[in-house]
Amino acid sequence: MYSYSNDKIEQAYKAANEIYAAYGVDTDKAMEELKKIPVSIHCWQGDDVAGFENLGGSSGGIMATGNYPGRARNGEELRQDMDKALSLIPGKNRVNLHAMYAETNGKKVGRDEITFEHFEKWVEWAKEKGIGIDFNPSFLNHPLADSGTLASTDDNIRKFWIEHGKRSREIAAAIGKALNTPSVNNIWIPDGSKDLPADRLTQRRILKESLDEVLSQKYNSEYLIDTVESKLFGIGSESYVVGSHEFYMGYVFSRDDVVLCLDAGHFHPTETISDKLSALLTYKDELLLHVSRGVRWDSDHVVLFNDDTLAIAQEIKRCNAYNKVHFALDFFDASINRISAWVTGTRASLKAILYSLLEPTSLLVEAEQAGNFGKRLALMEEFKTLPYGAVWNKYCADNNVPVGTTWIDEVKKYEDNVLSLRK
Ligand code: RNT
Ligand code: ZN
Repeated sequence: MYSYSNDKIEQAYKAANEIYAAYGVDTDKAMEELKKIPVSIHCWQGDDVAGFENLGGSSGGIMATGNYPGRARNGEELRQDMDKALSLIPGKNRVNLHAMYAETNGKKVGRDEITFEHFEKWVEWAKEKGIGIDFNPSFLNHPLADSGTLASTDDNIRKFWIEHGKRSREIAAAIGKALNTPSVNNIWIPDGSKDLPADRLTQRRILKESLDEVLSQKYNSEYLIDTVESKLFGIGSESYVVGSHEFYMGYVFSRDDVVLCLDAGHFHPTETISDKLSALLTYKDELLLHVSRGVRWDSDHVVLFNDDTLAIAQEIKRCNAYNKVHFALDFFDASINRISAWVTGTRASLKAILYSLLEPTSLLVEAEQAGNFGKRLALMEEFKTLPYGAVWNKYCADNNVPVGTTWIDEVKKYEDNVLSLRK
């Protein structure tokens, strides 16, 4: 693979710095800003959303397809793989955990019994790196999730999941406290139906009540941020999902302290989440994004530096909202090397964020305010070829991670030395 010399990186950066300066953009400052924007990297890309419990049961209408060798099977392996991925991704990012990654020392501990101690290894690991952890209750991969969770009409099942939701918040708050950075605890449930339901309203009312109960305990917002994630359809819930976009919009707008999560793959296939950001930020000061890549019916392909990702980043930048939007990833691909999936998706996301920070936005707005839409369009088009790649390379070099394609060789080495020995 082509390996950049330091000279080449510096030369190209110097030229880029001058070109951007001519458009009123300070590339040094953009890199400083990027450093302060963590991307929350999801642990579940490392093991195909399996978790460590092996309980069977519904996978919640999501599915990682493929069986590339070397899947992480326990906490040690998953952390080892994440270490490798993190070493190839610039900046200080965050890690996003799910409750089903609890480590119970071989003991059977129910989802309604888990506590902070089952996540202490993750917390120690994050402490050493100085990074934050986000959290998710797991309403999937469990026999009691087969016919609904928080929206279940069965009292016992619902109670079980309400307790799980409460435990998860308690754990997330303890994690936030231990790491001294709020943990975003995201509630997503799969409840829905394959075919047309006759009564949608009852389940939605039940879900509202269950959420109220799960969220009833107040925690310090310096430790915990509560979010809820909507979805249009899943595998086996094609006709109806209880927690739809309108449902959760209503929920967060009728409460002060609950934040909406938009997953890029959870809407109609031609609908994008980028346009929704300014609408929501008009009313709310905080948002969680699950950045993923929808392909036809799948919502979770590896994130790329493509139009959709760029539009998301551009909108956050143009709304001046990087301090309001939590940028998390959500994809899972079991058909390729899982570490390369993490690195590709996270580097693409950070590159898109940097690209947005480098945009000469004020010139676009100026043209717009002058009513010169031809100029606005022409500038947008010309800005696409500004030398952001040189700034990205410099950012990677400054953060001591591989520049260009050389990280691919590192992943291959790791595959040969570590992953291929997992039989
Ligand atoms: C599922 C949601 C949810 C999950 C993770 C595993 O459709 O997007 O965010 O992907 O919680
Ligand atoms: Zn999601």
